[in-house]
Amino acid sequence: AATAGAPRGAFILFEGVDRSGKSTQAAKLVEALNAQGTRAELWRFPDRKGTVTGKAIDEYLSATAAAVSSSGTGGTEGGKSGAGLSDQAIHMMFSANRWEKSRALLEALQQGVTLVVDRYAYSGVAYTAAKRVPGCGVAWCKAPDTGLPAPDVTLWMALPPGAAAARGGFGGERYEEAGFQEQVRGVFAEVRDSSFVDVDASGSVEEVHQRASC
Ligand code: ADP
Ligand code: 2DT
Ligand code: MG
Repeated sequence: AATAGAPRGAFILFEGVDRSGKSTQAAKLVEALNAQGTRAELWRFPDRKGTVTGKAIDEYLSATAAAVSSSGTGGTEGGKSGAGLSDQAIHMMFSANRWEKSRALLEALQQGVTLVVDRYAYSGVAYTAAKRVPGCGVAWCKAPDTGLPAPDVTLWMALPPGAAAARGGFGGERYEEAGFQEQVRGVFAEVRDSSFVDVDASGSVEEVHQRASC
């Protein structure tokens, strides 16, 4: 139940390209907040487990190139129904995944819980717009997210491309390719807004944590 008069929790978002340290730093920030007596929870998008859309999104992201081509354009046979989704359909799935969690997200904030969130709608726009699909520019990409709860602050994990590459190889999920990551970085730069605060994401995990928590 909501605590009457409790201060609203903060909505703190981490955004950045792959391997910029979002997941590492989001977890450390939650730990630090709880240790200092601030109720905080780690949330992530896509939410692959607690949602109806999560399974299709997980299938889409983990599908191999072979599975994608054999799934054709509209077929749902073979079990891997998410793998062959069109760029438009998967974009809506990612947005719907946020909408599935939006009421619970607002309730948590109202109850005074601070939410540290690993990716959100900026990732949604950046990854789809980076595909340069005709008709799916930034405005089209933003439309389904209109009205979602907005972050109080977006910590942009600023890391030069070379530094991200030095953190080991890609895991093999869809989008994990150097050229595409540069396109994604370009769209993030285009869509950043007044919620963005740059965090220098280079240096040790501890150094970045100090910068991200002040
Ligand atoms: P993201 O969630 O942005 O993709 P991760 O937090 O998963 O990034 O980090 C990507 C990889 O880099 C992981 O192997 C992680 O252990 C490592 N890593 C994270 N932060 C640092 C850092 N400051 N210096 C070196 N390696 C790091
Ligand atoms: P990670 O689990 O490593 O963060 O990768 N993505 C994410 C989108 O394409 N659209 C979205 O709306 C969101 C939130 C980015 C998740 C992958 O999913 C991509 C990388
Ligand atoms: Mg991550």
